[in-house]
Amino acid sequence: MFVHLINKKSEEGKTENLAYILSVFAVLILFFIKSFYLYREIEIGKFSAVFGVATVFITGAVFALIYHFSRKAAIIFLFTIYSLISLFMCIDLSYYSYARHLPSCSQIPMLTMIGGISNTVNAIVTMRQMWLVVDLPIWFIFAAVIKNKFNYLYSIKINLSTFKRIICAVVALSFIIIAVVCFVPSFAFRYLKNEIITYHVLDIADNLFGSFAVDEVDSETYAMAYPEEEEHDELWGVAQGRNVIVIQIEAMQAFVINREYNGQVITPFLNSLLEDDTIYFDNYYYQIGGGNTSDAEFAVNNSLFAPENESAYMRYTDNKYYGLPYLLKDNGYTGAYAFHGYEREFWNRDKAYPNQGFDHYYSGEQFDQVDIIEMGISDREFFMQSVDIMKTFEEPFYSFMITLSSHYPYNIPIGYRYIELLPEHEGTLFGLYIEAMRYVDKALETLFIELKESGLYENSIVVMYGDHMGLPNYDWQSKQFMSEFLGHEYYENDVFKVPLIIHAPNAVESQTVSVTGGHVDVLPTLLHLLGIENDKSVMFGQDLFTAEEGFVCQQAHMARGSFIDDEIVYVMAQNQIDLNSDVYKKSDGSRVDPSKYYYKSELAKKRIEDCMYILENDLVVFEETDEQQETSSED
Ligand code: GP9
Ligand code: MN
Repeated sequence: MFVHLINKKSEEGKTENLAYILSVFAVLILFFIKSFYLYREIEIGKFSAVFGVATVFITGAVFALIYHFSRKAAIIFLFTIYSLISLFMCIDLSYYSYARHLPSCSQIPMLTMIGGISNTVNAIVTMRQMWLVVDLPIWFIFAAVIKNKFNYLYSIKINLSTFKRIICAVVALSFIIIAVVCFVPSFAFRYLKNEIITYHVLDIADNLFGSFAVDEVDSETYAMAYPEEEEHDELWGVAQGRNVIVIQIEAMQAFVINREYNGQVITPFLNSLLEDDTIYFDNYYYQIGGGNTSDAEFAVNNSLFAPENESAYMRYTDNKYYGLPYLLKDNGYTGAYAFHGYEREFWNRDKAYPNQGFDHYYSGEQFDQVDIIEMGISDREFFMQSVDIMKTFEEPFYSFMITLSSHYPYNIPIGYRYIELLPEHEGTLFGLYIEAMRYVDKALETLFIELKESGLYENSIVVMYGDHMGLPNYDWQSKQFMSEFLGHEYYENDVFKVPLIIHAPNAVESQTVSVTGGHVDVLPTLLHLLGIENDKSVMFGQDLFTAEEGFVCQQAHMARGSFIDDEIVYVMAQNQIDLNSDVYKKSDGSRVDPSKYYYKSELAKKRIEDCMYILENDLVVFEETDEQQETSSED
């Protein structure tokens, strides 16, 4: 069709044929519909129409400018940009429906991992995104099959000055939009970060020319991040010298704890564990970046934030760290070991772990491949085989275990589904998720039985937490089922809350700590129980036993600037416009005016940016350990 449109020349440059004009407007109108849909879906909210108009008018303006010189180049430009952006929209929206932020070209290296999560990709990509590209082949079919039937459209000539007048109006409006954007600098920044064309252009430029825009860290924040003196209360050092076993549980949210589904308890084992020798943190939230599971690991082991769009394990693989593995080994531990039943290269773990002080990584390849659930051996089998390995370690040791069976889309085999679902929940993400959580709880019970039988239990402290949410509230069906289940509208406070459970037999009394905390707080909190002080590295978290108030900064699944404290959940608008932010009171879920909290939102943003500065400049470690010095000299 393009060739056809181009060849039907305008008459001496004074008229334009109707087919050409209709095609231009059809593309622009479709472009607007798609843009508006995209912005709505990525939660630009009330600004969706403005953004949609901006996208279309700016494209129209560029078309008009090119048309002035060459009508052929103009139509080629229009169809190329339309096809490309449609494709980007489809990819963006698919990614967004899982990660709740737009993809960045810095994530291209992560594409190598797509094969490993093909079930996840299949579950995510649906007609909700695919319709954005289905019209592309139709345009070509239309051109090839029926274009000749519309010859009369080419014969109708429109006075070019009318067409040009319309084009001029488009250009003028575009300039008005650009002017508004330029004269309101804060809006300009936020607009550029969210309008689809500028977002991708800036993202590519940023990655090509490396303008990693972070300010220098001010010394005050730096000092805040570096706890100088620990408070030695009655919990200080109660688990000193014990084996440390940290278990990161895939996609476990806090709402499953102490809750029944249709009369059936979801986590009977964990619930019973809370009764004895266990500290439960009931206001604890996940904090990840672009690296999902691996960033939860990174935050917990190092008390650092990961980058917004990339995995810390990939971007900062070779930095110097001094997190839990090194800290424990400097305090008498014989070794630090990571366990996970999936491919060793996934998330770059094989390279990131040794650099963070882990002595060995027991990955999927090293386990007997029995009882497979989706991506790897079942959690039950994983725990049993891991304890067999742990039995061979000299005590005290550090074991870091990452579960897998409850990975999206929660396809637990029928034989391992212990909850009887209501008919309306059969086959839904919500129903499958409940089954997966019940299964994990049972697998954890097996782990504890094995630990007891191996004789390791009494001398261990076991830490368990969820890595991130499993049921998004931007999936309408999950939101509906969860709201019915919880008895209130399912919102960010429920989505982001994951359990943190610390079990130390005969060392602590069961209690609930309610100060608000997140992944980065685990390290200082755990060091308190182990009686270890860290004066060699920056930690961005706080000790939840001594913290006066909680402050959890977010950047993935909620835009940067979002935070959760003891009173509120501040959800920074996806378009980064404060006015559009949603703030909820945690006590009753009611909405409050965001303006009172703008300063805190800025603080949350700054805190993560400070961490990025520290990571970018490799400043985490103040003083290297002997082991680190040896490794550097070997290099
Ligand atoms: C794979 C597992 C899943 O190793 O950790 O990672 P996720 O997709 O949840 O980030
Ligand atoms: Mn995960």
